[in-house]
Amino acid sequence: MSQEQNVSAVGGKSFTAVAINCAAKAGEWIKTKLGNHTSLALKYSSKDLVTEVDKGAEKMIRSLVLTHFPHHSFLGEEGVEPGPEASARALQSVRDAEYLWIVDPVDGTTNFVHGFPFFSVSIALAHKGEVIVGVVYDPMRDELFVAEKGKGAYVHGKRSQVSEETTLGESLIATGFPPDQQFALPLNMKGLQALVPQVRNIRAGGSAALHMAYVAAGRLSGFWEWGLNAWDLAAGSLLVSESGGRVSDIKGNPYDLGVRHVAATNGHIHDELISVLQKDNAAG
Ligand code: 2AM
Ligand code: CA
Repeated sequence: MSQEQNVSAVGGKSFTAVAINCAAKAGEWIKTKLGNHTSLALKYSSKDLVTEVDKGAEKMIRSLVLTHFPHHSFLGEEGVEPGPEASARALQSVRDAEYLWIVDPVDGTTNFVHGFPFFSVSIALAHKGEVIVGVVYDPMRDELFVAEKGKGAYVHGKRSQVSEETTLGESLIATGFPPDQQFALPLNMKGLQALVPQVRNIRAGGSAALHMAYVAAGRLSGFWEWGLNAWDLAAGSLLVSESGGRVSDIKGNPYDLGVRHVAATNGHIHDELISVLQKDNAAG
């Protein structure tokens, strides 16, 4: 056991307990602010939103994490300038940290702003670049998804398991439309055109982290999306892999913190999903 782990044990709180506590506290507060947020600002474009609730929830999580683990590094969506280049730079500067917390205080901010009840708090802890704890919390349904590396994943204490579909034809697949019109949108449209006729149906709920949690819990057969950030995916990636599924980039390379174009499935349909997305250059 490393000295750092000893320190966390002396404090009486495991990494996972702190992650759960942060997600639950932030989630409860976010829920009270639904329909009451007072400031709305645009980040990258009119589709990229931020409110005082995103910022307040991130501050709350950051201070709780750093109270328990003052020497850990922290990467949160609201601490990074908007845009893909700034995100990549921010990740690069911390990705080799011994312990790195990766936080999206509100994943699904557009939904939050519109009162569409599908958003989540996403908190991951990476050890030397590998995710070891992943927590996604949906405050509207009070659903907590928790994974620990090597120990499985749980939804409210019940073991989480990916679904059993083996063909795209039986699959319910989710995707998302990040605000980038130049790069992500055309690729997404191509992917949709290729996939819609082949799958049972498509959903686009608006929270990448919750989509990943739903793949882990067997409620979705798979999910793909272009142009995401580490904080959208880190916690969900561990949920999916610890539930028996597979997570890769859209070309099929294994997930790492730098992956922005993601495919996450129950494993059985992974290759088929990727091959359809790659047809007609849909996979870039
Ligand atoms: P967010 O609400 O935390 O911003 C929906 O397609 C997904 O895209 C959501 O998970 C959303 O996360 C994410 N998203 C929104 N704006 C984004 C941006 N500028 N870059 C990357 N992902 C974004
Ligand atoms: Ca967010």
